[in-house]
Amino acid sequence: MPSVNPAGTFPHSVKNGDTLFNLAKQYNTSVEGILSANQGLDPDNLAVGQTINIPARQPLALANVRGGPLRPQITGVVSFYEVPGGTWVCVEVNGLPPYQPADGANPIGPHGFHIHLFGACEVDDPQDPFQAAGGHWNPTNQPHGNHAGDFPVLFSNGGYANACFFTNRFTPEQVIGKSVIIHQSPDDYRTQPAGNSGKRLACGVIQRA
Ligand SMILES: [Cu+2]
Repeated sequence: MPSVNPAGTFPHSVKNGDTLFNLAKQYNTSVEGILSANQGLDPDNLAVGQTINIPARQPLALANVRGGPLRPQITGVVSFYEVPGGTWVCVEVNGLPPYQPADGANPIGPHGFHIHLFGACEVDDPQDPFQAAGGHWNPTNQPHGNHAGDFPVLFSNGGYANACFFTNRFTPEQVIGKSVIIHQSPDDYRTQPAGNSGKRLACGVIQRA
């Protein structure tokens, strides 16, 4: 059964031999911290496959996202937590534009969301902003849809989006100095090289937290 992770935690699926003591060591937290994030958890009866919440440490890297001329209302933060095997990415954004269905043109929302090559969020052309960020970060030369920096689209809830996900494609350290971009249109995960996700609404440079 899927579980909802309280803010400031990420999920761990219990494996054979896991104990709270070992998990606390593995995730650089404390047994008390894990217990307080999991109401009613019995440390002596961990079941393999059970999901428990691990309190997140401080993110290792952060990007403060700001809207450009096409949507100046956007503000938000993308956080990159170092976790075993990869990165736990959390994004919280306000000020996304109202949804517009495809009507001859590209729809507006849900929003394509990626890591781009350069940590440069200069607007330059107001009609086509944030080109300074370059193309998608794609260190392993994959087709779009499988770029290391391809993320799930952002769903707006009256302008607000809040999501976290796990990726094994990079560590937070590896993306410091690159940028995150929020696009106007959804990513189709197949059009090369960028998923036809349209103009760039917002940009943030990924920095060490
Ligand atoms: Cu992009």
